[in-house]
Amino acid sequence: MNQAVRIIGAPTDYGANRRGVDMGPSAIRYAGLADELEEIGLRVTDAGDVLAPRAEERDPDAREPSVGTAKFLRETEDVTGQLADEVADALTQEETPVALGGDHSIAIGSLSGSARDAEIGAIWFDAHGDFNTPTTSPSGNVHGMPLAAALGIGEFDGVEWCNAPNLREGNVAIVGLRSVDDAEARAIRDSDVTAFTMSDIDDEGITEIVEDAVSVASAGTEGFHVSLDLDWLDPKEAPGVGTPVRGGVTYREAHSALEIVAESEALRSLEMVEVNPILDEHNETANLAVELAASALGQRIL
Ligand code: 4U7
Ligand code: MN
Ligand code: MN
Ligand code: MN
Repeated sequence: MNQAVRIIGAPTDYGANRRGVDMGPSAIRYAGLADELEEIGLRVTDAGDVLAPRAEERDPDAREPSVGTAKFLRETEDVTGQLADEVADALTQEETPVALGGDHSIAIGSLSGSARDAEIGAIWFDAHGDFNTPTTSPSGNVHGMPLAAALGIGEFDGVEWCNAPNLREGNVAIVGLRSVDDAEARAIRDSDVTAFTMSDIDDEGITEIVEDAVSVASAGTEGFHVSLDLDWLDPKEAPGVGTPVRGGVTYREAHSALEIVAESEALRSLEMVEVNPILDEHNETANLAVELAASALGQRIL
C-alpha cells in the first residue's frame, strides 16, 4: 500500500432518493479523517469534492425509457466520471485513493478509476447486493446497482462509462448480505461473484470469511478496491444510514475485517459511503467510518 493517501469527496444523494447522504463527506471530514490518518503515519492530501448537482434541479428520468427505471443516470455518469479521473490520478501519483460518499452510486467511479490501468479485485462490505439493474430494481435508485453497473450485468453490458475495464466477476467478493431482492439474488447466483451472507459469517466467523474474500479479490490482480457501505454494520453501531437492516456485523467484527484487509497489503483504493448525518446520532456513524478507515490503512495498536 502507498504511504500517501488522497481523500476525495463525492457529495451525492440522487442515487439514494434520500436527502442528507450528500453531507457524508463533510461529516466524515469533521470526524477527523485527515488527522487520524496522519496520526498513523500516512501523508494525507485532501483533494476536496467532485462537483455533484442537487437532485432538485434535475429531472430524474432524463434518459427514459432506454435505461428502464434507473434515476439520475446522466448525473451519475457525470459525477462518477470526475471521481474516476481523480482516483486514477491519485494512483498514478502513488497515493491511495480514499473516496467519501455520498450514496453508493459513486462506486461506479471509484471502481472504474481504480481499474483504469490495472487488473483489480473488489471487496464489497454491505447489507445489500447492489446488484440490481434498471429492470430488476424495485426502486430505480442507482445506489442499489453500482456493482452490476461496474461488471456490465444486464442493460449495463457494454455501457462504457460505467463498466470497470479490468474488474472480473471472479475477483469480486460481497460480504455481509442480509437484504437482497429476488431478481437481484438470481443475478448474483448466475454470476461468478463470491457472495457471503450474514449466515456465512455466523457459521465461519468474520476472520475466515474476510480471508476468503481477500483471496478472491487478490487472485491474479494488482490489488483490490474496498467499498464500505456503513449499513454493513448493525444499525445499533451505525444508525446514520439511509437503508438500515437489522442483524449486521458488530463494531469489533468490522474492525477485524478491515485489519485483515490491511494485513493483506493489497488494498489499492478505499471508499466509505451511505453515511447520512441527518439520521445519525452525534456523528457516531461518521466517527466509525474514520476509525474503520484507519484500520484498513494499517493502524497498529502496538
Ligand atoms: B445500498 C434496494 F430495493 N435493493 O435496489 C434497491 F431494497 O447502497 C436497496 O446498499 C438498495 O445502500 C440499497 O433499491 C443500496 C431495495
Ligand atoms: Mn447497503
Ligand atoms: Mn451499498
Ligand atoms: Mn443504504
